[in-house]
Amino acid sequence: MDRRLASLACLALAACASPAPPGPSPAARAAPEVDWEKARPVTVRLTDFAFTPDHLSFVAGVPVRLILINAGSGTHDFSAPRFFAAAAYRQETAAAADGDVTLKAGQTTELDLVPGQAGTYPLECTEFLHATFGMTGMIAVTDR
Ligand SMILES: [Cu+2]
Repeated sequence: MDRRLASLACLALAACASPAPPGPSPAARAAPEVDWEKARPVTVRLTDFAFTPDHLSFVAGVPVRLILINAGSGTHDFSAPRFFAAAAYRQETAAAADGDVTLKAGQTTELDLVPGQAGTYPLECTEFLHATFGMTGMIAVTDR
């Protein structure tokens, strides 16, 4: 085997040896060419102890501007690791790489993203006991 072929084989092996890790990706993917002006705004209010609305519906591949408002009296988070791991993000947006977005009382944030694979993704607040108090939800992603 000549040198070029050997290095190609190494490259191929390296590519095979590192499949995409399951769960939240540490380096969230940047969305390809997306017209963010057309992103559909979706607002979710976080209160003590609920998401409103608590069921969200997105279409795979259709960009969304997710607006999160913490209208509660303390810290809440929007935790949906599988949903965030499957999504792609606008580069300027701080991606929810660890699977959740934490907001202090009164804080608002926006996430521009493109929902990924169709499926049903659980949503919860991971602050102590909040999910037990009912702070849970569901995100449905459907195919076009
Ligand atoms: Cu909470």
